[in-house]
Amino acid sequence: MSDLVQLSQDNDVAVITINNPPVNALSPGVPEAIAEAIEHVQQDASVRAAVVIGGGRTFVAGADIKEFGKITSGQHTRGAPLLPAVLLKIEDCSKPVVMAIHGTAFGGGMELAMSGHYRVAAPSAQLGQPEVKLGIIPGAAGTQRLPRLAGVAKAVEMCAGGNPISAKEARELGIVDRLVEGDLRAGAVAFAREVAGKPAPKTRERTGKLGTPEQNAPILAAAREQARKKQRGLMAPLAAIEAVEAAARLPFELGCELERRLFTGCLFSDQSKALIHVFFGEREVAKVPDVPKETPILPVNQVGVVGAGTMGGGIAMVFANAGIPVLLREVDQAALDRGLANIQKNYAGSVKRGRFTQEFVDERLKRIQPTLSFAGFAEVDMVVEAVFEGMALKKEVFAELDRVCKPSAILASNTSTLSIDEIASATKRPQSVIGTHFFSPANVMRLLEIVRGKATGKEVIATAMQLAKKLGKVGVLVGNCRGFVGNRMFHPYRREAQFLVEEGASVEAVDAALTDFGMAMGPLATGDLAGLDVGWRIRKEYRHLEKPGVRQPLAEDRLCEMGRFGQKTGAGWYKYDENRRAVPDPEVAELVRKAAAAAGIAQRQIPAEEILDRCIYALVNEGARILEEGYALRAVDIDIIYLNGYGFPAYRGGPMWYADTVGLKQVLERIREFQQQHGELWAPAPLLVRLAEQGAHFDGFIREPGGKP
Ligand code: T1G
Ligand code: NAD
Repeated sequence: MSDLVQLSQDNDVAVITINNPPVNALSPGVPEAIAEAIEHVQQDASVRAAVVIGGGRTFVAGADIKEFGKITSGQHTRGAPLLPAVLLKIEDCSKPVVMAIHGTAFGGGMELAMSGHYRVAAPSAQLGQPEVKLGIIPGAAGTQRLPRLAGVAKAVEMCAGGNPISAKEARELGIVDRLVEGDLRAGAVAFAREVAGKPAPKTRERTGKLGTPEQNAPILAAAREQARKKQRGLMAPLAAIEAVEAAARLPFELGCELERRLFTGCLFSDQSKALIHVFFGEREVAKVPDVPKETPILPVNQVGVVGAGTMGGGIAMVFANAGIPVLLREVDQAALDRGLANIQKNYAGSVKRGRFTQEFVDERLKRIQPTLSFAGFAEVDMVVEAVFEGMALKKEVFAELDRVCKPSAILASNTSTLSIDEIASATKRPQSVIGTHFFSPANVMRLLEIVRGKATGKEVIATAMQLAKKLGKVGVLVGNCRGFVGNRMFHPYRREAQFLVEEGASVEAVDAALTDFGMAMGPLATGDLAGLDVGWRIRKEYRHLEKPGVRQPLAEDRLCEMGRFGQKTGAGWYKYDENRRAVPDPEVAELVRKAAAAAGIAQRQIPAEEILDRCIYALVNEGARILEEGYALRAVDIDIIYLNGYGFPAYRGGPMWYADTVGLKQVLERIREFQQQHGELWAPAPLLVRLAEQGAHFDGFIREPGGKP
């Protein structure tokens, strides 16, 4: 047997334990060793049944995703995959094989489980086919065995949606035969002993739940419509539906062949490469090279939030939802009441949508303690400040916090653009000051941009990175430059969108070019959502820094002067009806046309391709500067920021990965074209030029030591 798979015996029951930490992935050597163990079970007369169980914290979390990048399409089509054959071997074993599931049975792990004759599970176990989240579909008969165990409707939901189900639900569906409280191994061996000697039911022969094509047609149609709406632009969910449909139409072997063809088509797609980049990227960003894993973590058991506006209220909910009591401070009762009313309204919406129960909400609301003073702030472990975006006010608040908070408390600011170093200079403890930049709405958006000041201590950084996970956020560490990473890149992106409108494109055409590309929302509509006044306030704060003679967008200041702040005032770039639906507004088109004429900007037809390239490449060019200057640790950090904070489509991998996919040489050529046409705002970033000339990529670019964050 191998180190990866151990075989032991409990009297007449063989126990096959898979040991490939951290998640028992089906790495090379594991399927082979399982097959060897099953052969032993088959041959050894003293064995009447077998149990397959995962060592450590989980059953099998799937195929080894790290291996995918190593497979070439030639290799793939030539070699018959090993796993499906191993699963058939298990299924054809004449002695019952019981799968004992704890932790996660995901992807190939779920397929392994379904190849067994019986499944028992710990109540806390999770089962699922998350492959579509990697841009692929199950590739080892998952789309053929799952509908046989759970029916077509559930199989479509699990394979096209990719979300796991609980062991309890799997029991109710008949996927799992028994839930085992306590010692899973003992419970599984006992179960195996009960079924030993009885016929071993083969999942592939169970056709009772497959239904007829007529019965399945409406289910499949609804699933396709849902996939097109909720997973816009993704090819894998539709492929998964087609494969499950085949299970009810074709014999098992032919269904598997079709699944295989669809799997191969997905595996070698750009979408899958991008989504696998994202999978590992979300884990990579948690690692900060100069903050070792063993850096002490400070306790965060109680927090204060200063300011209960748009952000402060949402941030208070995030901490309360994570079980951390919050002191929520405001300047006056009216502002406090407004903040609390917003919080209650948001929670009521979550109850209405069935996300939370009323009991859950009541619990959370109890954890949010409103206050008009700093009483109690001496006890908190951390404070997040979310007052108006003004340096003077923030320094005043931090000076006060420095006075009232205990020495070990972390002082964090939710500023979206201001210097963390300057804010920290208002305190005697700059090592305890950090930026925690949540995104609106804070209780929904997954991104937390963690801003490191030049004095911020490693313990404070390590604590903030770990806290992000506890709060259900994706924490990304960035350096302290203006707008940090996300907003700094967002500025030229939105600048180009506004310039394109001034040059003749319609507001809705600009937004449509980006949403067709996969962005969750267009750049102009996003401005309306966040509030055009936020940017206006910042532009006024930095007007003195604008370089003379450099073109600046014309319209947004005028819209704000007219009180058109966006959704919050019912009008911005668009007008909004009573259901907050955006309606193009001819008044805006006229305003822009006049401003452009006054500025002597010629009008022209602008193709969608140019709109897209100018907006996306503006992101990429600024991203390259940020990478070179060291304000982001890796290109993938930028990608993860844009996926989780700015609605960039995951199946394109993020702006830097997308540029690598297009090819940096081609991106550079296009940027140089824009530089010709539109001037020095389009000067290509030196790093982009260098990498393009070297035929290299952003992905994997490591900055020389001595960088910033
Ligand atoms: N392959 C390789 N490495 C994996 C892995 C996998 N399947 N799953 C996790 N890791 C690594 C991960 O990168 C990290 O590494 C460490 O394990 C801990 O993971 C044939 C083709 C199981 C819920 O999509 O969802 O099967 O950063 O930090 O938060 O049809 O990992 O420490 O170096 O995420 O406790 C389908 C993917 C594959 C499941 C645990 N399976 N994994 O979460 O730990 S495709 C999946 C997860 C497939 C078949 C097809 C989660 C988890 P490092 P972690 P966690
Ligand atoms: P907001 O105007 O909605 O709320 C600010 C709140 O701070 C107001 O309720 C005000 O009464 C309160 N306040 C002012 N001075 C105070 C003091 N001394 N003590 C206590 N409360 C005080 O603003 P917002 O949109 O929530 O922005 C807050 C911060 O978050 C800003 O720094 C902003 O840049 C940042 N931010 C905003 C967004 C966004 O999309 N709105 C996103 C990320 C970060």
